[in-house]
Amino acid sequence: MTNMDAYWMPFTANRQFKANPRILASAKDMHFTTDDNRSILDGIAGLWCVNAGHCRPKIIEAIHKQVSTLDYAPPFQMGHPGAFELAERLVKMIPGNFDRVFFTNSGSESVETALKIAIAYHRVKGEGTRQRLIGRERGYHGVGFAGISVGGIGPNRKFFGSLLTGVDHLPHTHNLEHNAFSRKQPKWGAHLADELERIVALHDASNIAAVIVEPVAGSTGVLIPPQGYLQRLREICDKYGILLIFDEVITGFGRLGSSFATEYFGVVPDIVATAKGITNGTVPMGAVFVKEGIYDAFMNAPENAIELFHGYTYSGHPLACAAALATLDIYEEERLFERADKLADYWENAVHSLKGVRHVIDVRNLGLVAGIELESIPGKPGKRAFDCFLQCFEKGLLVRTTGDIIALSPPLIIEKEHIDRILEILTAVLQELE
Ligand code: PXG
Ligand code: PLP
Repeated sequence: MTNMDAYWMPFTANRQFKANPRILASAKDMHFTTDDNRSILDGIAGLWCVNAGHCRPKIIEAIHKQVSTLDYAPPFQMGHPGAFELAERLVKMIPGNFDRVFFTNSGSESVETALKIAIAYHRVKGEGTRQRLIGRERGYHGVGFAGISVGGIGPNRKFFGSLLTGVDHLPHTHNLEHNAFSRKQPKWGAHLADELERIVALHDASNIAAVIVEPVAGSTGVLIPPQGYLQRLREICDKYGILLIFDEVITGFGRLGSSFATEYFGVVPDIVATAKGITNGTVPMGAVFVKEGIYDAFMNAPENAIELFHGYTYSGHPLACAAALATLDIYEEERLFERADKLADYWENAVHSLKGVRHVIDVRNLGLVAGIELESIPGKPGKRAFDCFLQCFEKGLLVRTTGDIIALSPPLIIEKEHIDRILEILTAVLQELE
């Protein structure tokens, strides 16, 4: 192995890692293989993105073919067929009246793009005072300045200065006293959406551009929205002309057993930010969907003028488009979203078997996602879950942790035997854990 010093690893305990590296060498379907040739069951779809499983030949071939035909095409004032074809496919697969797609290269860029479009939209409509943004405590919206500003994770914010001004936060909906061990959506908590009324009363709706939330908060520990909560947010946004943005970077592309969370919950936002599963994790890409009327509002600019001053060198990259088209083919041909939906009850029963196991203070689930919350060791927040992650890896399972919560989000191709194996390893590790 080469010297590891030069690489400043993202969201990683660098010193701990470099002292005891965990190196992945290859992957196939449900498993990684490590550099010392151990097989690791992927309980988290890479990082919530490899929804169709690893190294799918169809996607590999599409990328090969594309890179040898058109390796790159400038996205500004130029086009290539794949980007148009993909945009068309995407607006057809999302329910609701979304009619345009803007391409990015990550979830963070999708969030940045969605927020910029929201503010600019009000401006081109003559409501330029609508500039304030509302996020939520415990929200994760990537790592750009806008994303951490509307996001609600202390450590992601506190080192980075004054952030965006004009941002408020709704309270999060996580409450173990009321909702511990809920299956699917908890019953308690819809009233927390009414906090939006309080923020509107404080600033006046004429100053508010958008509300952004994850329909299911993923990286802060799998927080499932209470029954009626998202509907209530939608109603209040409608009442005041505020745009509702769903950050579906995790919930998009089948994770809940439906195309997107908007379909699962039957709540239609104005803008949807996506990434991750769009290319099955193979080539970085994100996409922002806007509902009918938003794009049109920008089209009154003078002829030959650029209507939206925004875009990335790699927006709609040919390799990403090719990978995404092949990924969508697989999702469709193998009916993977339906598959996830059918497996969701088996998954639910499996993860809830952890109730009563040592350290476990909550289990929550929806679609093929689960969060398992552990009691923290006094004075050492996060240590117990991190130890659990390390020991699972030793025993051949990859999980993700945040604080003292373990997140599971396997590829949608998972078989029942894999689910059983995940729970077998996790249970054994938890029983032994300090
Ligand atoms: N929004 C949401 C809801 C996400 O989950 C992003 C935006 C940012 O996407 P990019 O592609 O810029 O990373 C994400 C990403 C974790 C974890 O610990 C989750 C993400 C990223 C890194 C770690 O669960 N989600
Ligand atoms: N910084 C410089 C100096 C650039 O020239 C560019 C793009 O041309 C960027 C940043 C932005 O890069 P990207 O379009 O890949 O986000």
